[in-house]
Amino acid sequence: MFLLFTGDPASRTTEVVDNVMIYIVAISVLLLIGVTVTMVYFVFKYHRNKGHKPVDIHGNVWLEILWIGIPTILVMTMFYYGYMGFRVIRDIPDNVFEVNATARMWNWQFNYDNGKITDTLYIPLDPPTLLHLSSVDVNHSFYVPAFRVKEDVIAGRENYLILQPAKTGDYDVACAEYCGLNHSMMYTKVKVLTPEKFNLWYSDTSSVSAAKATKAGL
Ligand SMILES: [Cu+2]
Repeated sequence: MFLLFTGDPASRTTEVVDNVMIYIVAISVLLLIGVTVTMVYFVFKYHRNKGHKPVDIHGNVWLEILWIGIPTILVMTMFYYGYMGFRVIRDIPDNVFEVNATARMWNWQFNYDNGKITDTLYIPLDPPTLLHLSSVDVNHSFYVPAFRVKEDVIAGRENYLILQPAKTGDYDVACAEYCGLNHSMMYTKVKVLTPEKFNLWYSDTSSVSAAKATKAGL
């Protein structure tokens, strides 16, 4: 988007969220320095020992245009970058791998289209993953700090989250909505695998047939 980010982001969303964050913090710091320097300068310049008599100034059109115009432009650029980042987080890409995530007090369950069920989320590096979020009891929230994404999992309603990893690895998943006694222990991991490794893992459905056999009483 623009060139403020210098790290090694874990996902595409990490990059856009950090860029917006750095942009807003940078503007805030510059304004803080500007206001502080001006204030200290005036404290010395108009010290009463120098005999300055304060006078009110009325109606300076240029000053008024400046202090309305500059903050408006700054806030609009913050909104623009924030909105562009929001679209990266919320717009569903054409080609996605889909997983159903179910939250319950106090763990996560992931169901895959081929019948696999896990308590750790396995996803490919590519394509992005569309996670369908639902809860069987109270409200939870699916939060991957390294990806800078968090989405509420609302009881009785389906929500979604897109994961767009930029590199392989294991990343923490936390519940970010207080959901009762063991809320603080409601952690799991998202494991991002290369497409080859992921396909190997995904095509191994021996645990699925084992679970089906148990269900059928075989
Ligand atoms: Cu929870």
